[in-house]
Amino acid sequence: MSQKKIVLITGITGQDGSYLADFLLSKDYEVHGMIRRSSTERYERIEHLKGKVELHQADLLDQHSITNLVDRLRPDELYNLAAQSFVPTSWDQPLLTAEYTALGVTRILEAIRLLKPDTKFYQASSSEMFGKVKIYPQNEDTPFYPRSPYGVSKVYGHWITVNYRESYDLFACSGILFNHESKRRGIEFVTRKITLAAAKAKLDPSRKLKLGNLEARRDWGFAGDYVRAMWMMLQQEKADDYVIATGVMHTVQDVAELAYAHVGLDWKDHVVVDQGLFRPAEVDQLMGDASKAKKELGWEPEVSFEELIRTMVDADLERVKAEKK
Ligand code: NAP
Ligand code: F7E
Repeated sequence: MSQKKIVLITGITGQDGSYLADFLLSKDYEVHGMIRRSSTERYERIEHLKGKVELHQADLLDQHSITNLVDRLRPDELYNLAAQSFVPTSWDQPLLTAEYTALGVTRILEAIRLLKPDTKFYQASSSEMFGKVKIYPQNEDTPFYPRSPYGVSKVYGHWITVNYRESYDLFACSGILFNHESKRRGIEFVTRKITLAAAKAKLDPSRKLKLGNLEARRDWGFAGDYVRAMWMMLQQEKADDYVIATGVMHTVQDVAELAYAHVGLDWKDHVVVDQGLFRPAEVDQLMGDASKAKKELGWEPEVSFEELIRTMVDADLERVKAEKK
């Protein structure tokens, strides 16, 4: 029988799920991923993991499928990364967002509580819970003021995790992660939208890019660094909540300046502001204080903002060149 630790990752086809699977394989885990049924199998981010991870169909909306999966696998650790994660979509589909991103968390916690209460649980909470902040930087004690149906759903997911820890003594952690990016980031998120556009503009300098609020400020880190923090949380003696962030803030305009400069172009010649891309309620600025994670987990980010954006542009250049061929 296998002596390896068994882990279940929901959202394994997403950015973080794919990096976490890479990381846990390197730690010799037996990695299982939960995927939802689709008419086409588009697992681009985990293509390289074929044969190394086992995939199982289940859905955040379906209690039975989750319960059966937990019963079958009896995981040592479960990372709940699945969610409707794009903030603008949460205004278009507020109920679905709540079903996935809020109630989905309870469905997983219920399965653990009833079937395998010693499973260590990680919930993917978000800096979007802080929303309209007045205190800088934000830490574990900063009050929440979410500004989107997504942010509101994540506040629910956070508190239900804390509540199950306190009510049932589950080992349940909430990682409050600030924005983290990579070459595997979805193309609708602003960093990747910009790095892909800059790469395309390098090949076709007539290309323009429509963006919304250039003044929005975020604390952007590298996804690979952040999945390491998730794992560290579950290796502690006691379950707790941690902010994960770099502590450095940049504007959307900074991302554009850096990305276009990296391909020898001036962002001002390419970026067009489109009022239609502004949000009904914006989160103007976020910057995290990860000193608790640094002290208790020994976690530090390793990739700087500049290195992150340049790496993303380079990866997108490779991609667009390959597509052109
Ligand atoms: P992502 O790339 O959008 O991935 C989301 C994952 O959830 C995908 O694998 C998706 O599957 C899956 N999913 C969505 N609905 C599902 C359902 N009904 N049943 C089963 N699976 C479902 O997100 P990410 O950037 O990796 O983020 C991971 C988690 O961290 C999310 O919960 C996100 O809200 C949270 N978070 C992200 C950040 C960040 O900056 N990236 C920061 C804080 C918190 P498909 O491939 O089938 O769509
Ligand atoms: O927007 C502004 C936009 O969509 C960042 C998710 O992973 O991180 C992510 O949420 C900022 C916002 O990420 C465009 O208004 C300007 O202020 O890249 P984003 P997000 O909304 O911060 C958090 C932590 C999560 O938890 C989420 O799951 O950029 N912005 N122009 C734009 N944003 C987009 N997407 N597109 C634009 O054209």
